[in-house]
Amino acid sequence: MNSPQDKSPTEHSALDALNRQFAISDHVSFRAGPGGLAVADVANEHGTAAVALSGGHVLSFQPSGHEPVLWLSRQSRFEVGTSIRGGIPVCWPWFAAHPDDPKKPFHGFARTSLWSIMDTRPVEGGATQVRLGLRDSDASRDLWPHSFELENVVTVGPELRVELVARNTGDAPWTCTAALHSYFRVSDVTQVTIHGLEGRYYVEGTPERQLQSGPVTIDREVDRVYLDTTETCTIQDPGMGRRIHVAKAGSRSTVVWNPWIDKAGRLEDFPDDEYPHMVCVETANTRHDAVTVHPGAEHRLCARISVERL
Ligand code: TA6
Repeated sequence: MNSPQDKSPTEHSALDALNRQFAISDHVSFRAGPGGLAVADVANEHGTAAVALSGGHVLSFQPSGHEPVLWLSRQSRFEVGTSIRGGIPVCWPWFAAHPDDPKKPFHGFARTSLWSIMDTRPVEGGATQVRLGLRDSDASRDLWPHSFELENVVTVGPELRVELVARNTGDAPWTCTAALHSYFRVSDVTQVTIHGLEGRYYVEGTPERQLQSGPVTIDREVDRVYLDTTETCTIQDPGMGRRIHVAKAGSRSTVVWNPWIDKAGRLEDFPDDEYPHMVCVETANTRHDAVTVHPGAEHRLCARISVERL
C-alpha cells in the first residue's frame, strides 16, 4: 500500500485539491489507492464504497452488515490506461471488440481514461453521491470521431446505484454500445443460480440464438449476451446465504460471464484460483440493442445493486 512519503508532490497536491473541493466530512474522502490511483472513499450508515478516477471505476461496495458485494482481482493492474480487473468497469462507447477495427481497445476507451470528479453530495435517505465525468479529447476522437460528455453517477445507499449518462454534444447522431461490467463475489460459482433470464434468448460465441431454460447455472466458461431483456437479475448464493439483485434501467441486454479455468489461466490479471468466486452480470446494450443518441440528447444506463439475506 502507498504510504504518504511514496506520493510525489504533484500527487499530494492533486489529492489535497480533491479533498479541499469535494470531501464531505465522515462521508467522502480521497486517497492514493492501489498503484497510486486517486480513489474516492464513500461511507455512510448504509455501507461503504470506493471509486477510482481511473476509468470512473467502482472498485468496491459493502452494505452495512454484509460481506463485500463486488469481486476485485488481487492481481489487477492499477495504472491509468490499463483496465482494472473487477469492480464495475465502464465499457463505452463500444462493448467487446470495436465493430470495424479489432485493433481498437476492447470494451472501448472509457474504462482506461482518467475521469474527473464533477460533484459529491449527500442525497435523501442518508445516501451519498459521487459524480464523475469524461469528455471527448483528441485521443478519444482518434478512436471514435464524436463529441460527448459522459458521467458516471454513483450513489451509495441501501443499494448501490450506478448511472452512466452519455450526452451527444456534437452536431450529428452517434450510436454506441455499452456495459456496466459488474463483477460479483460469490462463494462457489457452481452453486449459484442466476434468475431473471428464464425464457430469454441469448447468443454465445455463434450468432445463433439460444433459449434460456430455467435459471442460469455455471459449470464451464459462460459468456452469454441475453438480448431484449429489461428484467432484474438475482444471483442466489446459498454459500454466502444471500441474494444479490441487479436491477436496471435503460438497458436491453444482460451479459453473464465466468471465464472458468482455461480463460482465467490466460488472463494475467486474473488469479487461476479465483474463477469459482466471481460471476459477471452486466447491465448492457449491445448488438441489436445498440443506442443512437441525437445531438443535444442523452442516454442513461443504470444498474441498481442490492443484497438480501437468504
Ligand atoms: O463481458 C464478457 C466479456 O466480453 C468476455 O468476453 C471477456 O472478454 C470479458 O468481457 C472481459 O473482458 P476484458 O477485456 O476485461 O478482459
